[in-house]
Amino acid sequence: MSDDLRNVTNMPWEEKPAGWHRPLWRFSGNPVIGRNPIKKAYGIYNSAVIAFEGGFVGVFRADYHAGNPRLHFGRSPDGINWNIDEEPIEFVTQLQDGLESEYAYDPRICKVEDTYYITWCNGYHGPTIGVASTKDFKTFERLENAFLPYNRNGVLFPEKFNGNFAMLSRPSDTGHTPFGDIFYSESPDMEFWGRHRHVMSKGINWWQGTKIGAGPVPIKLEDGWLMFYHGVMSTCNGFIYRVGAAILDLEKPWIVKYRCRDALIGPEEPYETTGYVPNVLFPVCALTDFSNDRVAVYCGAADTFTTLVFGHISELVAYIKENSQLS
Ligand code: BMA
Repeated sequence: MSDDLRNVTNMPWEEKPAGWHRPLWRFSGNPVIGRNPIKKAYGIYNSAVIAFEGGFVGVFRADYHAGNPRLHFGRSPDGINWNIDEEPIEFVTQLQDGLESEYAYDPRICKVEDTYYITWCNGYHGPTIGVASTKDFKTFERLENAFLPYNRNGVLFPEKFNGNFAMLSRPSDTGHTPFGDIFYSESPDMEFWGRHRHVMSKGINWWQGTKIGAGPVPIKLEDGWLMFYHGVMSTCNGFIYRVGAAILDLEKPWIVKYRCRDALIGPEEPYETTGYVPNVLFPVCALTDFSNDRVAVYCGAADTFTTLVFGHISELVAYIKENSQLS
């Protein structure tokens, strides 16, 4: 990851509230994006933000009044106040066919070398991983879908491994998927994907007993990759989504070195427990400032709002290591 993305010194931040004893805490200004943020959409959530040219840009999941989600571009001077385009991103493409997009949701942005890649859950006869690239956030080029349906949570690594791009994903089903593990795949060209490896299974404990899925682009540490993920629990009244974290091997990131037994934060505030889908806190992207030991994680809340949580990287890593449970 380039140094400007590791040390985003102007990222949103608020100190830990007195008396709070968990390693992630909420922004007091949540939700950052509330209901009806643009004319076309009743909600913007599960969206990706990255530092760019001194400010911030984002690719946003906008859920239209017709119900279907599309991707919109937005800018912000501070990562908190967003100006989101009223019209969806218009992709250009060199490809001739096969690029239907019945819907688009849960985007991620990942800079690899000099290019920003966008991955998302793309509707192509069921959900799969859509891919696009941009260098300037003005022209967005559609590339081939990474996988066959059904798959969700396509999350790229910001570095290549042995010359190959690397992506985490979760093979799934056409519906709301009552199962799911995290897998790793490589590609020499961002088109043909292989060398699939299993990374992590659901289970171990109840909060992540139903399914898990990669969240933000993994964050490089000295001794591994910090991967935030969502863990899902089934209850008599539906799913509950919480935020967890693991540390993956630096050279072979399909090897899990530490996996936090506990959820780091879950839906508790009204904007997390009450919305179109209650009890969802879904981590999607992270900004880091290693120079001040800080991380900010953008989460979707209740499939309705965009919110922020903060943490100190060293405290988080120590917590994950101290509370690691691998099986
Ligand atoms: C998943 C995706 C997410 C959503 C979550 C909870 O399958 O649709 O976008 O946040 O369910 O509804």
